[in-house]
Amino acid sequence: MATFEGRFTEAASLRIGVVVARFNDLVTAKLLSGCLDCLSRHGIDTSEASSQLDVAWVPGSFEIPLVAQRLAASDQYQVVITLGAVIRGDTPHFDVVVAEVSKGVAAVSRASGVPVIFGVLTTDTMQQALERAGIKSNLGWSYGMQALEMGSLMKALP
Ligand code: INI
Repeated sequence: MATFEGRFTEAASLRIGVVVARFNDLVTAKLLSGCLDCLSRHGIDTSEASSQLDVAWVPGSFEIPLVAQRLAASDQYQVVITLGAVIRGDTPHFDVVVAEVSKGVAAVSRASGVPVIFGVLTTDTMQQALERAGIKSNLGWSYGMQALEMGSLMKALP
């Protein structure tokens, strides 16, 4: 019997692409900083000069799948992380954006074989989003951990 698990100690061999939405950037910039903090503390070079990490900004979460697809298909990254915040507020737009980004990210991951981490918050209010982006905890950190785990796991699998 073989058991496969990702480790959190293989940062040196990973290149990571991050796609982050500007819409609700009060939230997404916080997710990005939590995510980069996690990656940096696990050994990824997150400096401006880094050859291990690239960040692509998109207008909103709806645009995330297209750019994630481009990064995943480039053969440059072992993992892609997506970061966004879709807040229900009063707009029916919410359901459209959430459906497209969630299905889109899953499709990109399966089609490319590159793990694409779904770091898009979907909340009813800005307060709830902020709570998940640093006021209480920062889920950006968790998305960083999930990226490290999946990058490592995919290397270990046959
Ligand atoms: N984009 C988001 O990332 N979050 C939202 O809450 C949001 N809302 O509610 O409208 C949102 N809309 C913009 C969308 O992602 C596209 O950028 C836009 O429709 C242009 O294609």
